[in-house]
Amino acid sequence: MSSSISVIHPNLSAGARKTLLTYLAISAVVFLLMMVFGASMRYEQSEWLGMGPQYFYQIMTAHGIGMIGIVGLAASAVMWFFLSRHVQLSTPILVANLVFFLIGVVLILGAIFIGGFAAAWTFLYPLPAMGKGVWGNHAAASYLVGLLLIGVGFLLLYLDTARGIMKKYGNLGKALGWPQLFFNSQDEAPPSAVIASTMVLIVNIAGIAAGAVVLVLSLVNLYMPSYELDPLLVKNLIYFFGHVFINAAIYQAVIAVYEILPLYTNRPWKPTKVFILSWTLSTLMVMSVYPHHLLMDFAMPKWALIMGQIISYMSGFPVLVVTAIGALTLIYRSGIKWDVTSRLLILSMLGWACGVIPAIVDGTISVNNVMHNTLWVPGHFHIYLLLGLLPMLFGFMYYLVQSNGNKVGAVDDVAFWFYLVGGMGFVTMFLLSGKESIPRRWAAHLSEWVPYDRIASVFATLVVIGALVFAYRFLTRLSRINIATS
Ligand code: HEM
Ligand SMILES: [Cu+2]
Repeated sequence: MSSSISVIHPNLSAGARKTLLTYLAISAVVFLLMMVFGASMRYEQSEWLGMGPQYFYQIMTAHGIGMIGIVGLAASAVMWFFLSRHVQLSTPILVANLVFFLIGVVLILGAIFIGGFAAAWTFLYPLPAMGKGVWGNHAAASYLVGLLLIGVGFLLLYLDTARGIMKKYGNLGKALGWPQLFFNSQDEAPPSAVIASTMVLIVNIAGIAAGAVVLVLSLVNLYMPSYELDPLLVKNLIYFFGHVFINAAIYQAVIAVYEILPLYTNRPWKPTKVFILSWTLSTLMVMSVYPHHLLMDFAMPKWALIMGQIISYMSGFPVLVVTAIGALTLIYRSGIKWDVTSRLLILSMLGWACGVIPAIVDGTISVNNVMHNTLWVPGHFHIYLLLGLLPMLFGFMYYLVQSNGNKVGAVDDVAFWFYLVGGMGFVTMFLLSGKESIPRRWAAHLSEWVPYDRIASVFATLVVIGALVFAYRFLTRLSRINIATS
């Protein structure tokens, strides 16, 4: 059970080390807090709590935006850590992103819990301007400005990765491995961390730009209602940004799988032509599938919806398949060392792969018309976020915790099983609820739905206990994490 995986980062300065650990420490705390929020929504639907709809929708808004923001932050730390082994990145920019993030978080929390803002994290037009006394325009503005600031921070970070990568590789095409893919170049392909980071910076710069545009438009409308927006355009921009940002978090966190699993199996993970091709295809597809969020909008051009359906079928696949097959070939008969880190990383592959199946079901226009506003939808995305993305991030934390031969105890193994069993049960209850046509985003449920909610609540509690151990371990071992050589 003990592992002697050593974590060394030759180029990491003390300042960068501290900043990255701060990113991750904040992430560990916020994961836990947001999970408690998530569980409390299930308790409310179970009629075990009596917070009432107003608090429910505030918590739903906070849980949605909080989880999306914090996985973005944690995943960018994974990317930065591995990318900076190959490329010179700016530590001041890394710090600046964190500062923008924290200021944004304060504004968003204030908007929700002081101002009463509860229009859901998607802030769809014209809801922010329609608080009807529950929240005012200033609260909505505080939310939008907070989000805008967080976007500015991330934009700086990805512009800096673009700068660093172009300085070393000449241009983004070379960093994506195109000479190897298209021109049979015999030079060694860029490392997977560079290929993945390049994809991410391309899609996230585009996504954040769209997000910034729609945030500014919404702000103008808030104070100048005569400046009306096109609701369909707004929805397109928001979902382009939201879809890209959350997917890019997975594409950053998966670098941890590429870099850490080989250490556990003693086999290298070299980018092949198929690997390079998949990342190039996913770069294009992740930006063109977002219309799967608009399948119910009859005013959308039909071709866009059909494109959304077809590309949804294909888009999850390339990177997922090369990663899953890559991981399996790496593990097969390798004598892999099993510990919390490797277990979490393998779970993340399974969770990511499983989540794609119900996603594709929902991405089918005829099914979507029936399922979209049911709990089926949180069901599928919690599979690949809770059981795919978060295990990558927790796995990375454990990898750091185990640096220099530091050991973790049996309680961590138990926590893993709590998380796994709780997570699987929890998402299964969402899917079953969706099958029963139970609507999503309802604070109060009919009495025949409550049994589903109660079973889900028990599973959610198991997940929270598991995550509590993960977070506790990371936070209490912070000072012993020794990764920089300088
Ligand atoms: C213990 C873990 C978690 C629990 C108990 C939980 C619970 C919930 C619940 C009850 C809802 C509302 C469902 C409804 O519409 O009635 C929800 C929505 C959501 N959750 Fe989670 N969740 C968890 C983890 C996560 C994670 C890890 C992420 C992302 C990384 C996430 C992202 C979201 C998002 C984006 C929504 C949609 C909010 C909206 O509809 O506006 N959750 N979650
Ligand atoms: Cu999407």
